[in-house]
Amino acid sequence: MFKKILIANRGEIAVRIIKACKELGINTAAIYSDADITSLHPRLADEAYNIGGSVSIESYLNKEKIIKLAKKIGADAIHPGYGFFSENPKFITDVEKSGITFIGPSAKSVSMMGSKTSARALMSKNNVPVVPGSLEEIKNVNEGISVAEKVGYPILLKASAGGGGKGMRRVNSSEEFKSAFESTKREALKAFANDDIYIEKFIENPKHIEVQVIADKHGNFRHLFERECSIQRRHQKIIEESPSFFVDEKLRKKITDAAVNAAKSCKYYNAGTIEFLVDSNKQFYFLEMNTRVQVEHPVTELISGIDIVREQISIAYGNKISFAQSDVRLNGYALECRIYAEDPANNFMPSTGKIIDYKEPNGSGVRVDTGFTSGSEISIFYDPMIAKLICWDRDRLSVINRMKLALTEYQISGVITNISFLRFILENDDFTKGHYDIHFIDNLFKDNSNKIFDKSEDDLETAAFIFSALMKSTKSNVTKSKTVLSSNAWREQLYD
Ligand code: MV4
Repeated sequence: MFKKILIANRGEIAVRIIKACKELGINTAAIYSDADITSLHPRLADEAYNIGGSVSIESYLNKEKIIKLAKKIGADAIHPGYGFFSENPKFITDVEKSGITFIGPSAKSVSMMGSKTSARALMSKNNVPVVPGSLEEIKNVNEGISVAEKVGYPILLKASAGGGGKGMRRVNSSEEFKSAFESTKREALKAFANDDIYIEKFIENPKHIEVQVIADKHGNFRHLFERECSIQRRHQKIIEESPSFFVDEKLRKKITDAAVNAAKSCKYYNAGTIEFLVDSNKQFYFLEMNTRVQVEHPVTELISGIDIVREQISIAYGNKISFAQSDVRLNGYALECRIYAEDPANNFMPSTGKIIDYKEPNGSGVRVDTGFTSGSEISIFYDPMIAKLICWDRDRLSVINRMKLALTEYQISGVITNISFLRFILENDDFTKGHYDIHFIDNLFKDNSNKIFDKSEDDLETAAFIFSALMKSTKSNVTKSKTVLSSNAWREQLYD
């Protein structure tokens, strides 16, 4: 097995990887920026190296420095976590050139899936259903209009180098096509230094369902069922669950088979995720593949009993997957809530500062993944996610109830968090009934505020007003904890 792994990441995922390494008896080396001196990951690793300035370019995105450090300290592998260098083919090539193992897929697989047009072409060749549209780049307006007529409006123009919601534009008719085509191309060039764009039919009110796969370097492929990830705001997921309430046995068989085919088609190894849109008729369409471990991997770990990060490390070393597909049983129900340092009453503005008091929920079926504790500084430099609260229970309503209690138990002071907003969602009837799609959160705001909201979507005061009104209109049946004393206590009380 590897002797020492350098973890090229921060926060909860760095801590998660350190824990997996400790269980495997592998030494861990953390890197941290100036802004992360008070974070948990440098404290928990066997070795920790300050690699520079707070901005990512000087630290977690400083390729030369990271690889040089790994060589110097004798690390035989690098785990990239998610974000940063996790899906960067050039980084993978450079790591491997220096004789260090990258804990992830080949540079080739990442490149193939990084281009959305090449991914779509590959999928459609391998019997993975893709959204109707073009399999190649659209060269000019006339070609585009003719493809759009064929698939039928509305369509989406998407940047081939985009993904995760960046570089998309809806087009409703041929009259709108020319100007939309030109601006999407311009924006794609600016954002991704690549202006290839393609067409997809616009799928109305879909659900976002993804399948966890794992593959090794010996050509073995497994799936670990699906995750339902529709509860999101501005392409940032907030609540994830597994299994999906909406997926019946017939759909589960089809969608997991398709996901395994997708992974096979790019000769994948490592843990990976195939994202699908699923429409109300239970038709599913490939969207993109994430060639990394994902934030929401714990819900899958809790319902499958498989340690995904441990498996990633073992696979990278060259071992075979440690379990057969028939060993994997879907057991119970898991829910994840992402705890963000942001203010729901102020248009979800990121909240920075030092965490003063910090008390996690605990108990049977409760897991917290975090990179911070009392005294940790939440800065403006990175993602505002403080922690993930993941619960397990035997069925969906029980796990929702367990999650509500755990959220009430969670005490964080010093920064404003979205905990009250998460509780608010869990109390929503449509949520508890499983009646939702990717527009759930946007609709929450719209339905309750027609007149005021129409003025301006970005009006901060309006959003705050609506949110306060929404929160006051909910009757909570969870036991309320005493409000913690903190500089922001008044905000916690506002919603009670
Ligand atoms: C779509 C779509 C509707 N139709 N494609 C957004 C993120 C990126 N991964 C793809 N996205 C979408 N692609 C077609 N043909 C709607 C979305 C979309 C979305 C997808 C998943 C989760 C949340 C979303 C929020 C808005 C739009």
